[in-house]
Amino acid sequence: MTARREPERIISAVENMPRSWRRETKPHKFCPGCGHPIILKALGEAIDELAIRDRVVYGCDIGCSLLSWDFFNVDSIQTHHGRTTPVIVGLKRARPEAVGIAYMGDGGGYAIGAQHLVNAATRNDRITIILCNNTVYAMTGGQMAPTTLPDQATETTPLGRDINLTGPPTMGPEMMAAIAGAGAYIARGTILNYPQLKKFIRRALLNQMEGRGLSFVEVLSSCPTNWGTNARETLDYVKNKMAKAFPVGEIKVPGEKEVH
Ligand SMILES: Cc1ncc(C[n+]2csc(CCOP(=O)(O)OP(=O)(O)O)c2C)c(N)n1
Ligand code: SF4
Repeated sequence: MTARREPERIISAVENMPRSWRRETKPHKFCPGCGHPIILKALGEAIDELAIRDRVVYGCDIGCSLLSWDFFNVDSIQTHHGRTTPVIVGLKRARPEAVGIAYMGDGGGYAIGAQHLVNAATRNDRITIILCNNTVYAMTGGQMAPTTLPDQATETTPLGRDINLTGPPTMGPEMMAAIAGAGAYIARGTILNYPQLKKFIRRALLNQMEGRGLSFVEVLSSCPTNWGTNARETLDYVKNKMAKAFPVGEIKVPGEKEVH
């Protein structure tokens, strides 16, 4: 398993940077090769490009997503296992002018907090949900998640996931698209296509700002620490295993024919 970065070493590296860089840089707490920071960078850039920083309320879930709680210079809140969705829904109802963003993992979103996603889709809540699919419960040591691929070895499926016992992986965006009504924007991106990922996130934010309906973006991501993979194997897993099981693209776009 890859060692986590030592915070002291990162802080000393930042302190040795030229002063002009330092103002722009903040040490993060994710492992090397993790996909979360790529997703969060795309989200941060989208917020800046849309000039909505003062309107955003950012919610992050339990799991490695919570490591982003102090990333952005926006109002933020941290909750547990999928509860980020109803918390942001409540915020949006109290302050309709806010742009509410709920960020979570696949364990939190599709397992323990699945009912909240289903209810948000049913109500077509005007919020933006971004869900990191890394096929495991990462923060707690790599247990099987709803998105674990068939035959994938995890801490709780050392011989590989047997879908005869567990059922197949959850197809989150397809499920959400089947439930949500007109006006919902639903897509699946990947950390391997950054421009497309940012485009999907921008569209998800704009859809909320235009008051059309729920916006939901799942992102295929990496967890080399729990997968036990090197850099090449990590990228290969996302590209050749995950993207084949979870098709990338826009699934439901307001005003357009549904893709699935
Ligand atoms: C109700 C509840 N059950 C279990 C836990 C323990 N727990 C903390 S993080 C986590 C895994 C989160 O996995 P995921 O949502 O996939 O996010 P990731 O860490 O993979 O980004 C679990 C089970 C908890 N905090 N709360
Ligand atoms: S455990 Fe996995 S998901 Fe969590 S920070 Fe490390 S690489 Fe990222």
